[in-house]
Amino acid sequence: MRKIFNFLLASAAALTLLAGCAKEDNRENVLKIYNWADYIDEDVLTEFKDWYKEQTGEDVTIIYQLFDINEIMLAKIERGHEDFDVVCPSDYIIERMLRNDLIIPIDRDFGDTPNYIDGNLSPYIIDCFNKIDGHGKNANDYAVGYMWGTTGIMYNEKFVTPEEASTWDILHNEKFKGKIFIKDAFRDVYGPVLIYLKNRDLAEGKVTLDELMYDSSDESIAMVEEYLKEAKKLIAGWEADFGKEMMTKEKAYVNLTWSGDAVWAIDEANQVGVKLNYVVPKEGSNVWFDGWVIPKYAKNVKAARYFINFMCRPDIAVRNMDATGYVSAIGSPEVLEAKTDPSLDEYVDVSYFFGEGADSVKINGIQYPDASVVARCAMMHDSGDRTEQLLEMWARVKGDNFNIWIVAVIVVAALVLVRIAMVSRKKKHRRHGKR
Ligand code: N2P
Repeated sequence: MRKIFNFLLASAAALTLLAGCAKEDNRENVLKIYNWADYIDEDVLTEFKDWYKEQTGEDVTIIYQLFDINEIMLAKIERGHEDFDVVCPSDYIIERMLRNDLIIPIDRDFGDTPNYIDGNLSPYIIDCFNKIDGHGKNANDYAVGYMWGTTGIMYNEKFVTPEEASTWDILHNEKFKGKIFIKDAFRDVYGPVLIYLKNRDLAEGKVTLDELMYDSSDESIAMVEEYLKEAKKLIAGWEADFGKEMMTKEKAYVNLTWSGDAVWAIDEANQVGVKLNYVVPKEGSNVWFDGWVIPKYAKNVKAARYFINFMCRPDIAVRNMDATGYVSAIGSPEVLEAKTDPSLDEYVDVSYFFGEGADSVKINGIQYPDASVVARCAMMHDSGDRTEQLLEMWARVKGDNFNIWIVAVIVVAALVLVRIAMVSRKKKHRRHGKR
């Protein structure tokens, strides 16, 4: 259903784009947003237009486009110079965009309109954005946190025990052969696998989690590659966004995925009696952050700024969370109140996010991991020139999966098509000859 919706949304967006192209002079009334799929409450987009009109007296038309992979979005801006007004990269991509001068500072002067950004963003998010290494530029001036979460293992409780799921070694567990999906996000997979493989060094204090997040040495890449190639013998495939569906339909039992996807799938599965769960393995993992930025090729900076501001309004943040399963960067009391659920059994220490009084809150621990879980997670960083080596490793790992039979079928199909084309050409010639 979501796929169909996304398709319709993308088609509608494309149509709006065409309309926009027809009237070039209207570009200043168009807001081009480029966001992850399944990452917003769609009604919020319509409401933004009304709110923007109220605040500024100006009309705005939204073109909303979707991506599934950070690098695809980055390439459109870095190489394609596409004129998106606002996009939503992850932490390590924000780092790269800062280093490569691809984004502009976000001016927070909204005149009479309230500034929902400052004062509502959780101090935890601000601290983490301070750690984004922008070569002298502070990420908090150029990016505003949207959602965040962890990378972990979603599992089906009928087939997988919590112990089996609580180690990254599950990716090598023969018991789940053909029932594992891995997120098609090289950076989000590389980090946790490296943490797992370097677990002894971490325990012995030879390296810290943060240092590992910068490690893209040949030796580490080779270790991860070997581990993933072994894992590949067991996996059913790589997924950019269909892992949730595979899990709810019990076509897969294990999914290396993001916490928000897991929350959405757990909820969906529950309604059909399928029990899914999610854990951040004991060895540690990534904690990731996505934020709104304004690329330097943007054509409607004003609407982009207002849109980012609107996304930070606590009621809008809660609605986006409820629609997607992901967790907003907004840490205001309204959000804490909306997300506290007395019917839950667990108490979670979320003081790092909501402040001192929140050290024992009945709240969803997958969305808001306990402080002890966050302590074994670290943020990803851009690998600079080494990104190519990482991408090549990822391609080698995934490429081997390209079945020889698939190649054979493609070649045969191509030959058949060529043959058909030749025969119909000959017939045409003959017909022309007879005339
Ligand atoms: C949701 C995408 C989540 C992005 N489909 C995680 N960085």
